Amino acid sequence: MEMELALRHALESGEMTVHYQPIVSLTTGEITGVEALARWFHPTQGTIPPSEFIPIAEETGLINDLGALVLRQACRRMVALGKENPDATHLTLSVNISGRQFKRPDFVEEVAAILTETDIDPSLVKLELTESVLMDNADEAVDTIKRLKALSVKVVIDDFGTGYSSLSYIQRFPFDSLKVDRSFVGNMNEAEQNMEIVRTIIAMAHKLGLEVVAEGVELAEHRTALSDLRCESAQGFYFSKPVAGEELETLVRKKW
Ligand code: G
Ligand code: G
Ligand code: MN
Ligand code: NA
Repeated sequence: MEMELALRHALESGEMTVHYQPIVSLTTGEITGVEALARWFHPTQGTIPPSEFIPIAEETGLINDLGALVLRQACRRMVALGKENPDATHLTLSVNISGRQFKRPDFVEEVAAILTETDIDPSLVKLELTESVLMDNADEAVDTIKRLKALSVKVVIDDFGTGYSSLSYIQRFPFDSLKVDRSFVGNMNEAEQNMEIVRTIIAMAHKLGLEVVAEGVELAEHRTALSDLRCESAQGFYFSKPVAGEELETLVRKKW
């Protein structure tokens, strides 16, 4: 309860902000987009990690307000960045969507309203869904994804490999791309078996017409191995940690 009140306050007071982690093309070494990540800086407790506040936001229903705040703030930031910097006008914006948010009846309408309000190019917006979101009602999920895609936004399967769905199950949903979970990427050079898992996910994703983003790239070895596997892009501490909105500009000119 105390935590719920603190979270509610954070959403109204500006304690909740958005950080951005670059997503880098493995062919050009340039930034192609960013993932928006919620950050809570509490005045006395300091930084509270998403692993603590996202579950509470889910339980209390505050995830709807949190999700709208992140999407709105991130769209505004990217539009402003594009106006200041012509190199940034084509950057994509990935935003995490939680299950409870996705299942809300007016979710699609709320996304549409924020796209209009912020004047962002909808084709640059990517909504990231995890496997668990798709499980309990697949038909309804397909319908929601189709309505989202009618707005011209892209839909991405996030943390792939951590759930129990096969790629053939994923095929039922009209995704544009797939993110390989960082647990597979982080240990891919330690054992041939791990490398095989990543190789298989990438190859099958490509057969399904999905572009692949590898998460959790921490080492030059990861990057090289992923390039060899024809993985399109990557994200991780090797390139950059998530940064505050004001620091985003410095990433646009970088080449990795
Ligand atoms: O940023 P960090 O790695 O600490 O995030 C931990 C988890 O919190 C990740 O799984 C991430 O997807 C989730 N998360 C971060 N920001 C958001 C957000 O705005 N909405 C939702 N639903 N999840 C988020
Ligand atoms: O679940 P999701 O993919 O949304 O999680 C994104 C989270 O992963 C972010 O909170 C970010 O802080 C974290 N992250 C990003 N890059 C790396 C990395 O290279 N290694 C690790 N361990 N975590 C990362
Ligand atoms: Mn994500
Ligand atoms: Na994720």
